[in-house]
Amino acid sequence: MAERILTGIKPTGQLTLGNYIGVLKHLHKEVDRGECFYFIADLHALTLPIEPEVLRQNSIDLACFYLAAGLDPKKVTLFLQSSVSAHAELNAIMQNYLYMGELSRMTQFKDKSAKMKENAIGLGLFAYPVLMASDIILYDASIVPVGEDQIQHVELTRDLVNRINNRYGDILTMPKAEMRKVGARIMSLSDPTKKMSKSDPKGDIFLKDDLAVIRKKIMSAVTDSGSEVKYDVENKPGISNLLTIYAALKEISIEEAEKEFVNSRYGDFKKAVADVVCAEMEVFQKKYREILESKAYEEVLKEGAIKANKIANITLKRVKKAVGLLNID
Ligand code: AQP
Repeated sequence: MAERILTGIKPTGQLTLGNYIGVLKHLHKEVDRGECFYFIADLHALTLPIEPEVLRQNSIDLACFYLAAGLDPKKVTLFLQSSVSAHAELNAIMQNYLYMGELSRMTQFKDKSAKMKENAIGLGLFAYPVLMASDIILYDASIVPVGEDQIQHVELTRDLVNRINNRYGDILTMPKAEMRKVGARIMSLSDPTKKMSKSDPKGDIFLKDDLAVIRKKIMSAVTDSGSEVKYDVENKPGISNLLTIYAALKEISIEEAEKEFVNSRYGDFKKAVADVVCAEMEVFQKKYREILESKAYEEVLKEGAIKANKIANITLKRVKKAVGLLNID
């Protein structure tokens, strides 16, 4: 069987440059390595409070973003998580094989729940990694491209796969997380010690921001004392973050980026970063608007759902049989 590559993005808010550099920008290249399954993780989006209309609009936007990032719908399967009911069904089975202790140690749960009142933390937020594991397992995915923050969840999925395979025979494919060498963790422009994140939008660049706004945000990004443009995360987190953004978009190494700015002042360097980001976003936003207006995403998502359901139901049946559930059809 060809390698399967799977990843999802939550339509929880406006997508950021972090989501773009960490994952979205590179997905179109994966078709050379295997069969690609990319989805809109709308069930996951319900794990934090969200207005129905916002969720609907974000989901449409995300479909357009995937396509604007260069995905060829004939070569990849793009679908909504909620349109493949096997995700929820496998989740119901898998929740019995991941344990409260390990789920409560997940960094994402700890970070997100720490900002909430205890009686407002939904079970879905706690059990998020169970659904994510089910997403991955359903497609026999061996490669999972993600940003750094999702590595822990993929590791937990690997533990789960081991657990199930030891108990029921080798019925599941072992997945592996893959991160970008440059750009797996883009930081906030206002606090470069924190991840750029949709749910904590201070210091974010949004993919729908006007180019003038993007430029302004980069020019006023927090930098560090000193004047040398040098990659040093400990002492120069702001400059290091901007170097990462520059290198990731130009698809060069950090060292190459550093060399370009050995004699530059912070202001000139920031202008160069803004130029690169704006040039990339100009093309991306134009494609996004065209896809949104043409509603081309509708047909893509319909066909994606048909293909995804077919594959997912094969795995679901295999798991049901293994754990002792009757498949009557
Ligand atoms: N700052 C980042 N740098 C690099 N990669 C990132 N990703 C997220 N933030 C960065 C990666 O983008 C993919 C989609 O993320 P997600 O929407 O599923 O949720 P997340 O990981 O929790 O990202 P956010 O932006 O912080 O969302 P919220 O705030 O809604 O939880 C993932 O592969 C992620 O690693």
